[in-house]
Amino acid sequence: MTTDKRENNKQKVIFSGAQPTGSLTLGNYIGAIQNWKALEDQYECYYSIVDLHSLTIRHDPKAFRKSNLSFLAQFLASGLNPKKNVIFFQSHVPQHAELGWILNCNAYLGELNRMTQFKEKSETHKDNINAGLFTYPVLQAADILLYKTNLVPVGEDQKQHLELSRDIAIRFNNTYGKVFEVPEIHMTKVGGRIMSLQDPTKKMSKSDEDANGTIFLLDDDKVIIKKLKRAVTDSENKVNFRDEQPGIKNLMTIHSKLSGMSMEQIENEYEGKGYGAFKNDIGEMIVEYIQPFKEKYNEYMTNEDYLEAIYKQGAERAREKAEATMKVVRKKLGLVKF
Ligand code: ATP
Ligand code: LTN
Repeated sequence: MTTDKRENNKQKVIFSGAQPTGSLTLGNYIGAIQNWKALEDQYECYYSIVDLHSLTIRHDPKAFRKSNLSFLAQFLASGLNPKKNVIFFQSHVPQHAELGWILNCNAYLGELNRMTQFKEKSETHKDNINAGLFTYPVLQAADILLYKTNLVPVGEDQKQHLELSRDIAIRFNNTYGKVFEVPEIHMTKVGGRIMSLQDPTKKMSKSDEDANGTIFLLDDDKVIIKKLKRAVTDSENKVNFRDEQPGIKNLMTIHSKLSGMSMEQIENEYEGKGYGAFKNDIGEMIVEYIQPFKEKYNEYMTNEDYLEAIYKQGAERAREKAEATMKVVRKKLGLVKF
């Protein structure tokens, strides 16, 4: 990339977020965070721990506080550089909630009713289908639009939410005059949807009740090898990248993302070998790949002062940008200046 191009892109803004519930999964890492890192040199990047979004699910406040700090340590251990990226807690920038309300008044029930994540979450949390769960995607739109974001690196499951954010941005701009950029989605070509190891038709998820389907980056090495061994495959006994073998297809995707090998190279490598060797190799590859992550994580977790300095500094920078946008939004809406 020429210096000119880099300078141009620096003007462009990236925003993404992850909910601080449980711990990061291999799906989060491959589908989103690996991409975040790749963008940090070329763009102005905002990466947020979206703690307000997590309130849509019932939680234990004491465990939640721990989990929040743990997530910050996991972001840093993933290699995100706090000097190059603005890393912060969503709740430390009150403008998110403020814009969230304003955008609620510009989002239609009909469009929120179509959101598949809402339908899924209301199925799994039948006892607590709260209004926040319903308007979750509007707060997400606020997260994104507040920074005049151009590009949002996310996994495939977030495509629908991103389309809604774009629609809301266009609607607001048309009604009140241009304030927001219309954000583009940024997805990895391979690995945008890592599937559950137990059910390759379902996405690998942090909140899956069957933990055997999900690799957590903080899982024990032995647990990782075991989860791979138990991964659901088929009776073909051929390592082939095809839709008819969803389990193998998913494992090949993980292999390819970690080894850098093409699907064809992987097929050749395992020709005539059983699934046992294939699964074992992937297990070992994951263990090796996340070893540095675990070491860094443990280091960060022993240094709460450092974590505090990072999140305070991040929030300060984020608030500055967010408030500049909000000043324009309030003016456009006819709210009296304070
Ligand atoms: P939950 O399971 O509780 O819904 P989640 O892991 O899907 O959690 P987040 O932590 O908010 O949700 O997601 C962070 C990022 O990781 C998002 O960009 C999301 O699209 C991406 N992501 C999540 N799961 C996967 C997956 N299985 N494959 C690829 N990307 C994923
Ligand atoms: N909804 C996302 C998390 C999220 C997000 C965002 C992602 C909240 N706000 C803004 C990108 C941009 C999820 O569940 N994965």
